[in-house]
Amino acid sequence: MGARPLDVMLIGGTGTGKSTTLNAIFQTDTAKVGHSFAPETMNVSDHMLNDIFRLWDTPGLGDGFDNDKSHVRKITELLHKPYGKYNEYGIIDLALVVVDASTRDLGTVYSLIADVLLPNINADRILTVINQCDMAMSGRHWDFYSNTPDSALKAFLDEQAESIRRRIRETTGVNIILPVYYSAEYGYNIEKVLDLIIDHIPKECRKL
Ligand SMILES: Nc1nc2c(ncn2[C@@H]2O[C@H](COP(=O)(O)OP(=O)(O)O)[C@@H](O)[C@H]2O)c(=O)[nH]1
Ligand SMILES: [Mg+2]
Repeated sequence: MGARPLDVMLIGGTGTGKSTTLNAIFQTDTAKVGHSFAPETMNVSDHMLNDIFRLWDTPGLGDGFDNDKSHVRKITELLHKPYGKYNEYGIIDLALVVVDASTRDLGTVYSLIADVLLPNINADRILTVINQCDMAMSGRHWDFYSNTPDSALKAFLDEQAESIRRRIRETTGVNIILPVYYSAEYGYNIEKVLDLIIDHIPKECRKL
């Protein structure tokens, strides 16, 4: 296999913070961040961090029936995007599912995994991360001086990560790796997200 970057697709509900996550990892503001109710990401876009790492931002689901249909089509096209001498491999190596810590409704996450990802990519290439951990527990217990959760919020987030893993397993049958929680906005645990990705770089290309 020749030199090519690791290609990671960001996927999740609208407003979960995919674009902010991309910017936090890149320490730039290349990806447009949404404000109020207007989702900013309508198309797939790729962002090269360096020669070895590329992130793909995607439009978020939960954006109305017709928009969602078009978003799913674009995401599926990206999952089918080929590379290789004979176009035998898929360009996307890993899918990073971004969940919002203050959501109680995981319906979008379940259908993303079951209906969009699993038909196209192996379960061991699906990673789940919990963003906006500063906003869990209604924003209480976040220390704005150190930009870290206090011990009560940490305990809550540890339990939430376990609970999300369990509920995804029960609903989709996928045994995901324990999700990492972080705050893209305040730059907390971004290195944990990167570690999760690095620890799960697939050994082989993805056969289409
Ligand atoms: N409090 C908080 N807000 C966040 C965080 N990440 C993103 N946001 C905000 O959530 C909104 C949606 O973010 P965006 O990255 O556009 O979400 P996307 O639709 O998934 O790409 C923006 O107003 C962000 O500033 C976070 O970690 N904590
Ligand atoms: Mg976005």
